[in-house]
Amino acid sequence: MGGAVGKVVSPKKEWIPETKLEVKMVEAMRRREAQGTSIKSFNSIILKFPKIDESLRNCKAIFEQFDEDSNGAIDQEELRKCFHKLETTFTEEEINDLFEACDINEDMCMEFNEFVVLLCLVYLLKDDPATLQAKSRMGMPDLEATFETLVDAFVFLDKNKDGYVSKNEMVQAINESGERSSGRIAMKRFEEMDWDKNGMVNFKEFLFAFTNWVGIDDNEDDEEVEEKD
Ligand SMILES: [Ca+2]
Ligand SMILES: [Ca+2]
Ligand SMILES: [Ca+2]
Repeated sequence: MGGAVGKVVSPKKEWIPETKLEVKMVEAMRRREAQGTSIKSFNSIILKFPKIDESLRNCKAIFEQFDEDSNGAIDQEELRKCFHKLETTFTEEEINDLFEACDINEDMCMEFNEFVVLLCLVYLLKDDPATLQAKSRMGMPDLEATFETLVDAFVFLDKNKDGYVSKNEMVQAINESGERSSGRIAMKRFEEMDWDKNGMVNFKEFLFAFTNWVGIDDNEDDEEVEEKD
């Protein structure tokens, strides 16, 4: 078999997950995929936008509940307490990973949109047998239905089921829908979702994009106080 010597096998471009959390997200996504998705077309995702919008806005009440000192952000201590209340089986390390992953502006606080993403990740990850306990604890059927929709939408878009939506997969989903005009918009949206421009969108990026699209932002009433040393 000397013939193969020296032959360079070009590695398939593969995504290397950055954190254990990301690995878990991908695994959870695959489990969901195995259960089947309720989303069958690109347009059905779009049709669900208003419902998603409404129910994500309702997260505000939960957010305020966890924001004990009512400063408009949930700090690590407050988050720990809220995980405690939910009786999740997340470890300290996992909670910290979730916090870091969702603290996009790196100010060590969960603002509202970051919190929405975090809740949805908790929802996704709780189907891990180890965190199953948390399942009934969320007690927000409406919100859970929305998270379910978001997970299903992602699973629908992720054609090759590797836990990431690539640009090609987005194109494929749009072509299937046969709606060219919404297709153009969708591609623009994909560019928005793909922050690091690596041509892949993970579930977290997907969720953040949603909180933007449905108009959730928390800048309504807080003034920017920035301090640099
Ligand atoms: Ca707070
Ligand atoms: Ca933050
Ligand atoms: Ca994929």
